[in-house]
Amino acid sequence: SNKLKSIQQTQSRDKTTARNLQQQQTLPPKTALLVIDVQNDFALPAPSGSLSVPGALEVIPKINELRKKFPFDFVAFSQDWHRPGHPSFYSTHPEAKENGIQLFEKIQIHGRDQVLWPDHCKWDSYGAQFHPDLDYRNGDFVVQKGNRDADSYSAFMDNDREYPTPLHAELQWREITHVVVVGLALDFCVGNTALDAKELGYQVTVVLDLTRPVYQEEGVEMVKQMQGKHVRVVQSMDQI
Ligand code: VGL
Ligand code: ZN
Repeated sequence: SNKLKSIQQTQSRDKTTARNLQQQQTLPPKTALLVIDVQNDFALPAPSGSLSVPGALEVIPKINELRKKFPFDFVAFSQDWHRPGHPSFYSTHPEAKENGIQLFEKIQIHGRDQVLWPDHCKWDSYGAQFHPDLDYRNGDFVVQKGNRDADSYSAFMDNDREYPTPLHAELQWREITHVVVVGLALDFCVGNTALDAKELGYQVTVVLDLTRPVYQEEGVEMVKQMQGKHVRVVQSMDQI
């Protein structure tokens, strides 16, 4: 009878639902989007942006589109966040200037290279704020980095590898297995965040079209380094 048929259909639908639920629980690539340092100092053209990354403004609408297109389980934003007088600033090292070292050149701090950057992303400054067009939503997770003595390119840990940020713990309790990394800048903070994520055991994808390098050649080097560590590097969001 029709009634019996309808009951059978309902039962079969319930079984399918149960199977799907089970699959989702046991096979959950839970994926987080990590949006790196899309802040005014990097995104705005000079001189509004003090450490302007070429082409940075082009990536913002694409990052917004990515967020709308995929149902990410979690979205985290990193924010470069330096105190005044931070050791990564050229202005903090007048002795370097006296020795003929110029802006964007390297010195040794704690026995490792430190690029001397223009002042940028000082806490609470306009330059440190997310670019106003970025689809950042109230309540989104924000991880601030780079306020220790050591600089911090990676959103997971400072360059001296001493102080983890809260990002890994946050991803862990949310049982995130996969991360997609986009933002600024490819050759520094995006690349180092992706490399750390890989080392921490995540499956990592970097979307080139949604990031820009400070230096073109160093961007190419970073891509090679990431590929050597089995970070998945794709051209556009269609390939995620
Ligand atoms: C960055 C240089 C200095 C970045 C941060 O976000 O890539 N680059 N601080
Ligand atoms: Zn910085």
